[in-house]
Amino acid sequence: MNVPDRSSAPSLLRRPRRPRRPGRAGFPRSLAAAVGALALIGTFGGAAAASTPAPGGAGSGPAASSGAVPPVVPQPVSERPGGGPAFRLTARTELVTVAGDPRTRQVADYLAGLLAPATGFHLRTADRPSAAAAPADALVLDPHGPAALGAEGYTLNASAGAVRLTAHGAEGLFRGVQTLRQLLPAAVESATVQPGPWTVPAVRIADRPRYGYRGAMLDVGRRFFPVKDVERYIDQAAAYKMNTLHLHLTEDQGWRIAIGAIPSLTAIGASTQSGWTGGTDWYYTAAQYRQIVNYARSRFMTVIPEIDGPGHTSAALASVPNLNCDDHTIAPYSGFGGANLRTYCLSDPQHIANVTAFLTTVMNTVAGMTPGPVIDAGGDEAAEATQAEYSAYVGAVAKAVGDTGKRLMGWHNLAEGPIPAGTLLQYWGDDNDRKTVGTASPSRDIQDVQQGVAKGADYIVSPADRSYLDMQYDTSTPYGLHWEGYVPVERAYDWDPTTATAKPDGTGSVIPADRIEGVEAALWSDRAYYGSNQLPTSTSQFPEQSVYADFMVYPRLPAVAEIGWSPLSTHDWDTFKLRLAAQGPRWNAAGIGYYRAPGVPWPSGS
Ligand code: TNX
Repeated sequence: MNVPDRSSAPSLLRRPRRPRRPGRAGFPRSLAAAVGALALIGTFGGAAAASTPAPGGAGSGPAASSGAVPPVVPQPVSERPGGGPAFRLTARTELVTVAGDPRTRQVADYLAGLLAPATGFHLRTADRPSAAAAPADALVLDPHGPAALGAEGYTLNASAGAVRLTAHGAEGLFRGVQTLRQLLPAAVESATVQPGPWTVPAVRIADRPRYGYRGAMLDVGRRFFPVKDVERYIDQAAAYKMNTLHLHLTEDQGWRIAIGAIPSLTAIGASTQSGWTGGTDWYYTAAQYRQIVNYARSRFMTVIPEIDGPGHTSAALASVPNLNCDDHTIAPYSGFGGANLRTYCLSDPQHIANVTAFLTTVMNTVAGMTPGPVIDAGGDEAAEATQAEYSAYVGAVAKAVGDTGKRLMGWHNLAEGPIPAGTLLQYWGDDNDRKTVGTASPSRDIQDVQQGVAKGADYIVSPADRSYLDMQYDTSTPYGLHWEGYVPVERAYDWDPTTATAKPDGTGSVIPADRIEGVEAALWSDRAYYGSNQLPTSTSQFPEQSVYADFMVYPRLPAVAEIGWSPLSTHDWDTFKLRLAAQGPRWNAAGIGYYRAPGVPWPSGS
């Protein structure tokens, strides 16, 4: 791919538009994946392969008619109609945990909290020694299912007499609860009491994820998101079974995490955003960061903090003199550039030592606040750095992160430096890169991936022309960019991680399938304002953070979530769009300002 030029607004079109795809054919299915899915279904006791909703069935509320299976996103591995009458949730329904550990009881409390606003029911929760001890008409959460379900798998059996969710531990129950939500009428998402009735159609579901890593990234650097907005994003991602929040915490336009030993990073470095100056609290204190981490944990999501470098570091360079070659800070930056700004000074031993000491302090602090096993060190778009300087950064940051005991993550570019085996890299190339696979001159992105694979890296796949949620859907989109072309929802859905670095015909993938840990949807915030094809003239053009996020996230994040969760064998736009359409009334009920993307048969009134 080309290096995005985001230095000034009128140049948005400087980057060549992506050529349109030749139709949506070419969705090569990996035999291995298909076989894997079948084996999985076998694990679940020979359940039929996932059925898809009958045309017209989507969006029609609870699928009461026998034979129809409810529209669920992501598509479960296996879903069969139960054949009998629906379960009815009432004020007397008991929420039973079976010999539950504290985490399981938290899931029950979470579910009770989800159901309360719209139903008006404050359901009684009770822990019982066995499923058999549950009363009639109960909603049962059993964490003692077979180990074959894995950490996140679950089965859900709903009939008139009970809803039983079974998993091997609390996490699988939490994922199953997200499915249960979608089996209830859309009004269950409302914040105020609704009439009901609250039915769950008779159904048998067996489910588990395709990939272990399903991430949502949030750029709080260009635009600061207060804790409540981050929590909203966490809830939205968790609702589609994502399990990782990748927080892009440092940027040219702002440093967003307090580092106690270096107070200037937030006193100066957090005073800016793209288009804004003068902030005093545009960062997370240690306590606020912990609040985010704990909130994510309560939604069974792991936080990966990203401290980007050696580029995207203007906020640090404005705060710490000796990171600059002349030992003087630069002016804080609140503009809209990105790829072409200054980097850490890495051109002489003294400054390499300065940067190393800085990174050691920062990574130690961040690691101390982060229970998750991964820290991301960025590594993208350091155009100004020479190869030697870039390698010096990677060497220093790999040691700083490694010494904390955490796993190193970074953008795919990091492979140009000395990364340790087992580094987790995030691929953000595009269809243009694929055209160079197998040719005499592969693109730099593909060369990076070749190096990373040779160095023993594993991969998260987030093609910028598919899973970048800041890309405009089409010419009508008021926010965001289109340096990767437009990304309508079908495009965000119609790709596969195993072919994202393959030739256009789907063969010759540069990343071997067994090195792919998962997928990520990325919400950048470079242009989180109305009229984003031009530079803004007033901060009044910036909507509330949640307004920008809702519009760009929905409906594309669910599309990427499904790619990460559902078996490849179920991948099909024509059925996905029906299931997606059925989500519209849920988002309406929840007060989410989504984009009614064309091509999706949203029910009228949603
Ligand atoms: C490229 S993706 C970037 C980000 C921008 C994004 C805007 C990546 C690793 N770097 O800094 O926010 O484009 O779409």
